[in-house]
Amino acid sequence: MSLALRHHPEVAGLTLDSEGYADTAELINGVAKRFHGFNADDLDRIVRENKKHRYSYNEDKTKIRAAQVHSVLYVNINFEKKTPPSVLYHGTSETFIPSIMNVGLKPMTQQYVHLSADEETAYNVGKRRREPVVLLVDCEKMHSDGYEFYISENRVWLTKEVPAKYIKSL
Ligand code: HQG
Repeated sequence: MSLALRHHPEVAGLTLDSEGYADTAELINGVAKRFHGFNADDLDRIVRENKKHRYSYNEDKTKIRAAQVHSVLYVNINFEKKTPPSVLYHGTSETFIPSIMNVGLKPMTQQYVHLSADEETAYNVGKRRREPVVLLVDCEKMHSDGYEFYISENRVWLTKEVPAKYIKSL
């Protein structure tokens, strides 16, 4: 589901709209081709029980999307623009630090740099890789310098990039 709703909708025979939504029935059919018997109840359970609230329906449940982490170029979710707290955190790997401190945080294969509201959440993001580290981002300064911040439906902070001068190691 993550692959289809975030990166390669074609693997499940889907197209996404510009807000990232796929047709719910088409998604169920696409997933059921690989996982026989997959049905609307299974999808409801995933949407409801996913700890990170990765997926959400539209109002009448005819459409479904991933809340963030899209690499599909034509998806352009109208995220809520929001004033950030004075600092946010970014979990990454020690391996990337020289490059990050040189050119800043870039979205890489995603559309946005992902930031967390607390250190623990950022550490868990970093832990997906070897040698996790947490960086602190001076959002107060970034915001006053004109950078925009957004928040996804599942409360992940997003921004287009973070120049190195706003980043500190913890
Ligand atoms: C790093 C998960 C070198 C960046 C998480 C990160 C998140 C650089 C990696 C969401 C760099 C990109 C996204 C630079 C950034 N040089 N490396 N200049 N700038 N990087 O997976 O933030 O579980 O695309 O530090 O919880 O790790 O899938 O981004 O390590 O919210 O719902 O390049 O994915 O959510 O990796 O994770 P990713 P991310 P889900």
